[in-house]
Amino acid sequence: MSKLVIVSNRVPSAAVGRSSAGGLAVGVLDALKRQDGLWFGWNGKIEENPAEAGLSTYRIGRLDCATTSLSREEYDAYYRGFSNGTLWPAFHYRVDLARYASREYAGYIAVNERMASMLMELVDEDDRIWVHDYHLIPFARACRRKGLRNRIGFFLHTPFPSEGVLRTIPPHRELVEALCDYDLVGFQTRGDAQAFLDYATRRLGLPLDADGVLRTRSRRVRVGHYPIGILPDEIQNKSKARSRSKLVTTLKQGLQERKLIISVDRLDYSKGLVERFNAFERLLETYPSHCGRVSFLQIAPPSRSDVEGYRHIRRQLESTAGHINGRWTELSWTPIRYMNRAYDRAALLSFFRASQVGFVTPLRDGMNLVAKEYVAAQAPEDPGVLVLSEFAGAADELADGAIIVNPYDIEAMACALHRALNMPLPERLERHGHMMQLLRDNSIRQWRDHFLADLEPLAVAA
Ligand code: ADQ
Repeated sequence: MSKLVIVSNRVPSAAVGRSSAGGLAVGVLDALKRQDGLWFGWNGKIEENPAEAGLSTYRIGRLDCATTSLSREEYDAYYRGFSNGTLWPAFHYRVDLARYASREYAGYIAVNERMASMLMELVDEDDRIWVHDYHLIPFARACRRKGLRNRIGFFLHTPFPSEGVLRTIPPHRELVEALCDYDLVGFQTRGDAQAFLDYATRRLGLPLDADGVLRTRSRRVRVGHYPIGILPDEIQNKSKARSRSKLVTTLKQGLQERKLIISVDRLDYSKGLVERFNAFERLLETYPSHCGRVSFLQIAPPSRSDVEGYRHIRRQLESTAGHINGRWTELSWTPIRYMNRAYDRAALLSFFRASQVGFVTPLRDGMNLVAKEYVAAQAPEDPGVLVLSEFAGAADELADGAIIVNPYDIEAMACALHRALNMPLPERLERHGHMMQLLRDNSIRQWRDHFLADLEPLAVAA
């Protein structure tokens, strides 16, 4: 029987399972853990001669996992270098933070080649292959060179930049050509898909059919947008079940009836954390009635701390939080609580439910699952308000329910916080009901089913 093969840079360990802080792992697990299949990728370990060490295998739910390690050189060039030093910043429009080294790009290609060779041993003729994210753009190309003819789909979890920004990555043309070796290329939003199509049609001169299918010399490449979702009802039940836990009781005791604004992110410069801290301070300056009556909790565990740019954002944030707290703290009130640690997801959901405002303001984000989780975790009879950046993919769906802000506009964000903190119950109920319905209609199951249906062979054109 044919199986579904998932390929991603990182495969969570069996023990870590659901508590991993990362959108891809959370999304893929929610979508696929109850179906048979194979998940192939890096196990997070660095060792000498990983190619000779072979694969480690284990199971998560019904998924078989097969993983490989990386050598130090591979890690430096492929992961730390081209993936996270070049592609991640450029795809998030931070060309000021992106650097390029041809040696790292060569390492990126080489790891894709090696991983493709390992996968060849695990794949049967009629298996479907679903490749995830920017680390693996040339994966299908490597597989095709080795003779693999299976259907291969690619989903990009990050934004796809417009041509002007994409061209700051020197091998931009090769990257887009490599994407054209997939049968299906999926993006989070219509805008991302359009940016890719613009490049492919204008720069590569590829013809585009009316139904969004690109024609190359060797294949027809379907291109679409598949906004990743969550399991809203499961999240609602979990947040309710944990709403009287010891952690939440402690949180509420510390708040002493104050309102709570919450933000939860991986510590990443794309998430707009410094601007957010400044907006909270502007709220206190502009609307002093909130002083002593509102606290802001930011949970942001460090990620990729060995990549340049991440150490800097951490220092910057610590100094901003220190400065604001130094200025505003009173004996019985600390305005910003900034925590550098991860919590398990159930705990986070219960914190969301205990907060009156979810403050989600990335400068750029493919989707941002935290925004959706915040909405789903609310008590339906007394929901909090989502303040959301217009540059998160989630804003495409949640624009009518959330208060949408421009994260570069500190004053407007302060106004939005004020409005959210004062929003009357009927308006909160209406906005929340509307967003919950959208989340149910576009859940992670629809994401999976829609993508996999489109990965099926295209009908032969007349
Ligand atoms: P991320 O950049 O990791 O994901 P996001 O979509 O917000 O961002 O997903 C984070 C996931 O990890 C959420 O489920 C969240 O609950 C969890 N998480 C975040 N911070 C955490 C913390 N401090 N402790 C524990 N868990 C935490 C990438 C893209 C996004 C895209 C997702 C999915 O960058 O744009 O939405 O993939 O496609």
